[in-house]
Amino acid sequence: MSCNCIGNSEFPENISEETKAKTQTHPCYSAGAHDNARMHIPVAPMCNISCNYCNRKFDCLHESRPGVTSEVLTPQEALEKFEVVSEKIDNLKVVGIAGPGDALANWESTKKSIELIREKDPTVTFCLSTNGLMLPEYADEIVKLGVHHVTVTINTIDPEIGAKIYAHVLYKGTRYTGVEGAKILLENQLKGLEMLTKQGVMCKVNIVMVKGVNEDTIPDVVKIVKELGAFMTNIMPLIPAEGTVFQNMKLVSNVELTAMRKKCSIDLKQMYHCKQCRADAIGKLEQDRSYEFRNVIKDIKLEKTAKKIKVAVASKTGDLIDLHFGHAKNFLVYQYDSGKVEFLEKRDIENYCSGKEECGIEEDKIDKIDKIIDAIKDCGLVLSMRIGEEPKRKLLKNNIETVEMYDSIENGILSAVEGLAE
Ligand code: CLF
Ligand code: SF4
Repeated sequence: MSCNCIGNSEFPENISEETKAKTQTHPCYSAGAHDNARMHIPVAPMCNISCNYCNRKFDCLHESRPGVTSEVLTPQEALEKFEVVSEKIDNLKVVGIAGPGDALANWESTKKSIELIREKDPTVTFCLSTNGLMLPEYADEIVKLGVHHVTVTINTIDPEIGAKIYAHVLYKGTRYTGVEGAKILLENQLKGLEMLTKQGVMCKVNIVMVKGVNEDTIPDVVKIVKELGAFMTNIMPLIPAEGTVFQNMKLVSNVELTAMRKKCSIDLKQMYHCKQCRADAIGKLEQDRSYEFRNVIKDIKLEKTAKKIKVAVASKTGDLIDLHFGHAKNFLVYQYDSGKVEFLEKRDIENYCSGKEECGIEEDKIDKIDKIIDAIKDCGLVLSMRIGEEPKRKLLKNNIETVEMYDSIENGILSAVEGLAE
C-alpha cells in the first residue's frame, strides 16, 4: 500500500518529534492525513494590510474561499463551538485561525482562543495563517504559545510587484502605500519566517498566483523562502472576487497552475491538495461541513436562556443574596422554571475562604473549590454578594456562570437569569 505521509528525512533538522508527529496528522501539511479534519475558528476579523484580491464583506453561505465566514466568534464562543464540533467530528486534529482577517492583527483574540481550547484539549494541533506583517513582533510569542504550524502568505519578494498587489499596509499606526508599504511588508514576512523556522516551527508559504502580476517571479519566491527554512509552498490560483481591484483579472488555468507547481517542486515540496477554504471551514479538506455547525453559538445562547435552570445562592439571612462566595458554609439551591422560582434544598459545604475579603489561590483552597463545584455541579448559575477571580474562573470552566449582586433571593434569581438570557 502506498503512503503519502511525510518521511522523517523530509523534516528540517531542528524539528521536534512532537512537531513531526503533529505534521504527519495535519491534513494540509501531509496529503496522507486527508482523513483527518481541521476546524477554522473565525476569531480574527481585522486585517492590517489591503490585498487587491481580498473581499471580506461577503457573508455568503455558499461561497467557499479564504476570507469568507458566516460568523465571527469571540474566544469563548470559539471554545464552545470547538466543544460541539469535536464531539461530532471524528479525527478532528487541527484548529486553525485563518481569518477572516489576519490572525496576528487580532493577536489577543488569537492567543486567548488557543489558550482556552488547549485547556480543554491539550492534544489538538494549532495552526495559524498570516500575511506576516506582524511576525517579527509575535514570532517568539507564537513559539511560546506552542503553535507548531504557521502559514505565511508571501506573494512576491519584489516591492515593485508588491505595490501592485497591496493597496496599503498599516504598520505601527501609519498607513503606507506603494513600494514603501510593500517594502515594509516583504521585509517583515521574510524576517518573521526565518524567526519561526529557526525555532522549529513548520512553516508553509502560500503564494497567490496572479497572471500578469507575479507569476514570472514565483520560482524566485520559492527559492528564497526555502533558504529561510520554509517546509513547503502552496501556490494557489487567484480567485477574482467581486468588488476587488483584481475582480477582472484573468483566471489561472489548471494546466498553468500545475506547471508552476511542478517547476517549483525542483526546489521545494509543493502542496497540491489545497481547497482555498473558508475562514470558518470545518471537516476534511475534501468535504466542508461548516454549514452543519452554523447555528451552534445561537443554540448555545438559547440554551443558556434555558427555561429551566438550577441556581445556587450564597445567603446569610435566607432572604437576601448577602454573602461572599468564599464565606458560604452552605448554598440555597433554587429551581428557576419559566419565570417561577422554587426553593429546592440547602446544601452544606466547607467554606472556601477563612475570612479575608478577597479569595486567593493558595494550594489548600484548590481542593475546597473542587468539592464546592462537586456539590453544585447540577446548577447553571451561582449568585453571591462577591466572588474571587479564581473560583469564578473555575466555576465557568465547569459551565457554571456567576453573578455578583445584593438583592432579595427571588428578585436576584429573576434578574440574573434574564440577564444571562440577554
Ligand atoms: Fe487552516 Fe491553513 Fe492551517 Fe490548513 S487551511 S490555517 S494550513 S488548517 Fe489548508 Fe485550507 Fe488550503 Fe489553507 S486547504 S486554504 S492550506
Ligand atoms: Fe484579506 Fe488576508 Fe490580504 Fe488581509 S491579508 S487583506 S485578510 S487576503
